[in-house]
Amino acid sequence: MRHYVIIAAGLAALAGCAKVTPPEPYGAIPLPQQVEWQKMEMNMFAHFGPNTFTGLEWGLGTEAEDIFNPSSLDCGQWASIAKAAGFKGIIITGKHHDGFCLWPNPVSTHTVAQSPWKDGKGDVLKELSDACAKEGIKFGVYVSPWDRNDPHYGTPEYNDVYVKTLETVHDGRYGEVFEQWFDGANGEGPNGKKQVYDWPRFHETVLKYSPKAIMFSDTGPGCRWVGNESGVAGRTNWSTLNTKGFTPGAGAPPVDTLNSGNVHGALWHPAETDVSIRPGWFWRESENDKVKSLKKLLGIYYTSVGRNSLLLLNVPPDNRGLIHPADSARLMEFKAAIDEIFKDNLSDGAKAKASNSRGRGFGPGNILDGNYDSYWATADGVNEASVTFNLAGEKTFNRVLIQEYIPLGQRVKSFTIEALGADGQWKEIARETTIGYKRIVPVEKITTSKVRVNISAFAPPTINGFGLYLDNISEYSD
Ligand code: FUL
Repeated sequence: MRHYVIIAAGLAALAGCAKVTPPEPYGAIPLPQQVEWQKMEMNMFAHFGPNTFTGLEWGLGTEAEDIFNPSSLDCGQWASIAKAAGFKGIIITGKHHDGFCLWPNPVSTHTVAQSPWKDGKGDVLKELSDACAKEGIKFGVYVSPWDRNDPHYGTPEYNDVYVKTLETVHDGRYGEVFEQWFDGANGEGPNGKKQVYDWPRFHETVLKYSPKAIMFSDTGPGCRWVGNESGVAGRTNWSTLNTKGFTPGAGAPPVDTLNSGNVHGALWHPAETDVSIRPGWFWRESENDKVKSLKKLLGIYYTSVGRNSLLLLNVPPDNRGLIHPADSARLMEFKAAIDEIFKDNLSDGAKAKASNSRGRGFGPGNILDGNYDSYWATADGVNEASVTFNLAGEKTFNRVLIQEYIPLGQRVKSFTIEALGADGQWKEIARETTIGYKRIVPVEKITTSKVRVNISAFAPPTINGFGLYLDNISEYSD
């Protein structure tokens, strides 16, 4: 009898030590570079080119090259402002629809090499990529497929020209390119013709040289357009999308689909929210006093980063080749406000208790440990679960942050947040759908010592981050 007891105790101890396996991935999952990209959260867009000098939004392609002549271009200034504002990368319009190339593209005669700037010896992509490297931020490019200057546009030869154009951007001369932006606009070329793009070839070309680059378009393949230019991702926002039968541009999925993604979508195509700090995409004098307010920018932060999307905020350099003080001052206010709001996580010191846990290594304490790769997960078959945070005292907050461990897919379909009232009753303070990489839910300001999150998922939920914050700066509510 004694022996049996000892054996049983030994087996139990062994079972306790047995490694608990992580949950299986669910649905489409991101590539490692897509996870790294999502963690960037905020990047800067820089629209710059002939339009900066003409005031047009869409240049005609017939602008004389000598129009491009910034008096004091300083990409070091752009990069240091971007870094100070919290952006992790800059994406520049290497070529916009007018076809003018900000680098000496050998297959074009409409470039900086034909301009008076630096006697035709300048290269904005070189200056910016060097400046980004110096600041330790990433460098990306927008190369418009639509070209209103190239005479081949509308013929199969244009696809060859465009492939060579991509090659000169990606072949390593500008270091690593983290994102390639394929704009969806596809109008007519100088000959009145429209182009049939060879997308598979364009993608192959980029990946040949920049295998980890994230390619943006209406249909990815790296990330997708969010469906509007006002800075608002869907309150429901799946990072998965069905692209079968769709193409970028006129053949794109409907904008509301782009805004929310597709539940159970076949491909991991997370949303990128591109929006300008000014009314237009390009700088113009008349908009120096129309830079978006701090409150507007904070609202955009909540409806992009706070809704499982990356924010790509356009800050267009002026005709001197510098970011105007009106924009840089606002960016510094924006950064200071974000730092202030998210400085104190009021769930620090809390104890987390879950209705179910998978076992050793997957407990709810992982949610609060600040480690991206450790997460709370439930047992297989348990897709509905709650986690209660016993706070270190009474806390007052109006923002709740939750993160899902996306390397295993986007699994949560809905959740509610409750706070314990003074009467000892749980009170629902939010009812939402998706979480994804990061969700920041604005709630009415509340004081409580316990918060409970109730989750319903398609597979065992995997939650790796939680926070409670008090935002006294923005008036954002939704
Ligand atoms: C659009 C373009 O037509 C605009 O000019 C701008 O570049 C914006 C980011 O994308 O499709």
